[in-house]
Amino acid sequence: MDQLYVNVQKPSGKPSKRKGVVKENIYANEEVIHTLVPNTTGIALPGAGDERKHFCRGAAVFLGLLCLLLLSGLVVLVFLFTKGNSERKMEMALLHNSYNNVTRERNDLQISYNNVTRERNDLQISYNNLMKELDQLQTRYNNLAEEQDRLQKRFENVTKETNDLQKKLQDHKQWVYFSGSLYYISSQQKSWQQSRDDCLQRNADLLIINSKEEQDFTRRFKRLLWIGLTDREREGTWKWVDGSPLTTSYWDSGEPNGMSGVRDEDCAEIKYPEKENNWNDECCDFQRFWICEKTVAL
Ligand code: MMA
Ligand code: CA
Repeated sequence: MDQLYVNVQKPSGKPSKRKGVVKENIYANEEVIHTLVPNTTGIALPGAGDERKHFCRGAAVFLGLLCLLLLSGLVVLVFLFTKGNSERKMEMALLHNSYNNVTRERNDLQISYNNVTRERNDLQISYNNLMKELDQLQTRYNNLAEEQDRLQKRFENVTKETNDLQKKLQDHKQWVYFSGSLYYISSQQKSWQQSRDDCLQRNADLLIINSKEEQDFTRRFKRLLWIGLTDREREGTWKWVDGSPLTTSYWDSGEPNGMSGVRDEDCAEIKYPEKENNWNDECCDFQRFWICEKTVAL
């Protein structure tokens, strides 16, 4: 047995560095082992040397394979460790990136949130201002509506006043001045009493004829006109509307006839404008134009 290792080279160098060398030399020795010529000298018995040789070779092969296996395992472990390490590093880097991205996004979102909050506040202020303005406009609208109502009423009043004035002006145009008095000639026809009432409303009364000039003046209107003369209080006693008795008269011939037996004729009218004497007594309910007189205070 000892003889098998006679030619085996002794590993050189320090024992600490020897390991690798031993490993390498294991294979180197294998060849040596194979090429060794058995030393037939000595006390070794034929047959028993062969067995030992086989055993040793098997052990060497086994050891070699074991070493190979261990080495492979080591390599695999180193590989796996390195791989795991780099994967972990990569994952860490990715996580770091993700973290940075998330942080950045978070900051962006914070800025956006702040901007939106600011905008929201601005909008709230705008909204409040608009509501205030709306209130003011509502108040103004109400005031204007009230004013419009007032103006509408005033407009209606002014329109009515204008119409009244128009009517007054129209009426005024119907007054004619003659010799110290104003005379109004109607444009409608009414009963004697209604005619008198109209004159009284105009601060006047039916015409009282005191002179020949006044009598002639009535003829120019060329109409049948009620005058302020009546005998309705006492038949046959003619009196002017101011209560004065009739002294000078201008009866047409045959008048006043009173149409006795046919109807009552208690009111005097100008019947024939073309004649100087043109009065007639007539039924007071008949519809006639009329003439009012108003004395002018000088
Ligand atoms: C009418 C009427 C009378 C008047 C006569 C004159 C027919 O009646 O006006 O009052 O006296 O005419 O003819
Ligand atoms: Ca008559």
